[in-house]
Amino acid sequence: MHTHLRFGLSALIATLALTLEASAESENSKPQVAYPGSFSRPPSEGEGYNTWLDAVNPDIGETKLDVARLPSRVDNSSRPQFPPIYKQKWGACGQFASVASIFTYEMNVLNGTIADSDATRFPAHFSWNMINNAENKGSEAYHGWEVAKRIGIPTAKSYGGVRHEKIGVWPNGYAIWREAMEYRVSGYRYSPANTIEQLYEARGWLYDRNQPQANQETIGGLFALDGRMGEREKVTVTIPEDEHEGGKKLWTHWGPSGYGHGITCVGYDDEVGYDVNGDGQITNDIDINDDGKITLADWERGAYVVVNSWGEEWANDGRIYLLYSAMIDPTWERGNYLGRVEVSRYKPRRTLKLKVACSDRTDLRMTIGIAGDKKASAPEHVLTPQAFNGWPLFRGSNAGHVPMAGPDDNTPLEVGIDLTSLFKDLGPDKDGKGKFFLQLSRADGSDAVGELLECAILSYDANGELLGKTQLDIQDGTFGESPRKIETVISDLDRK
Ligand SMILES: [Ca+2]
Ligand SMILES: [Ca+2]
Repeated sequence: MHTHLRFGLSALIATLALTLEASAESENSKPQVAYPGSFSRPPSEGEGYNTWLDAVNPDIGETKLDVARLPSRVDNSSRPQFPPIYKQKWGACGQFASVASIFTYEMNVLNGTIADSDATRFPAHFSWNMINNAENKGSEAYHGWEVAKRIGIPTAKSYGGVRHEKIGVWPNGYAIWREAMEYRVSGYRYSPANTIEQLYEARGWLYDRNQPQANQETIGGLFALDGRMGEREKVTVTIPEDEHEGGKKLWTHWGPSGYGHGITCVGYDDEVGYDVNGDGQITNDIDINDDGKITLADWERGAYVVVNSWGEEWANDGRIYLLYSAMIDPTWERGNYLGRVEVSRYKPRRTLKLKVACSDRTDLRMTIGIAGDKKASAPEHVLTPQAFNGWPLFRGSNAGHVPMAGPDDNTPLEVGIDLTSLFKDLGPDKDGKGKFFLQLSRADGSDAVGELLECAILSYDANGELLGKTQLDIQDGTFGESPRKIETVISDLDRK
């Protein structure tokens, strides 16, 4: 009896385990959010950091739709909201994909504009110079999207172009930083496309964001991709002339070696194919990778349309096909995810305009505080802006140990910082007066020195019109061994 019961229990447990395994597998096949590694969100924010939290649109897999609505081909790079094919400068591919291409496209879709001039295009180098250590260093797509969340991105028009002439330069001028505040990212997500269900969701995002509108075209989204590019001649083929899209270039897999390269997925074509195993036919129902199963990994037909930042001369007008099946590559974890973004517009109501010099911008420490009582000796609420505290969010990927303006440039920099959330934190006040605190210092152990030359608090109405400006009096703005504290009574707190 005892033995029998034990056998019965272990059989039951084995059955349960199998059921759980099967349900885990089908669970894994569904469209889903993934944080595959430190390249998909800042590790400093912890495992619980939800990068879609502030987004307003449905999350991955929340809308269930009929795949029959999907056309066989989508190419969003042919839309006027998509910027030109860029030729990247330096190792800024991640930002050419995530900001100069994807953010630009999404912002134009949101604004109902087209990306036909620098006024509606966004630079690759503004966000890149926040995280590249002021060196020619690579970046991740999320770096640009986080910069857009925390600071915003100025237009290429006010920035001075999509590219900058020098590595590590920060823009000088309050108007540029103030404009950047208006163009933001509200959320971003990574997801795998390893199964047919996940592929359908991805195609749906590219076609109509999985949010079809009745009697109205929904303009689809884009994806950031990270591809392995070493020995890519081994995986680059030309589609035979008698096939659909004959003569065009196609990647059958990611390159067999090398490092990641940020590229933009702009669409798909279900008819594009290539005879990968050389059996004389293009199939999706033959086990070509010999794993005993027929899965998306065996598909020879169906490909993403990818835009590279190597100029219009590269491949087919800067574009190439990438087989759907190439996304299933256990040897290249980084490249097997699709990154999407949601953008938003924002009008700051309070800002700080500063003119500041510092010998080491990464060692600069800036705390901005406010109290509702004009006699307060300490702030009730404080703000430590990322860019002026060494980008703690990105840890080692900061703006470099160089002066404020950039390498070998001691010019004081005029910048803007959004204070809206700080003022919102204050409750109602009876006399409308409060106290403002600004402290400038340096990181522990640093020998950085600097000087605050100008400081003003600006307020705006909901449309962005300037309502008022309080210029702070600075007798001595130097800081270094000793911190510099600026305190002043402000008198228009009730102006919300
Ligand atoms: Ca074949
Ligand atoms: Ca197979």
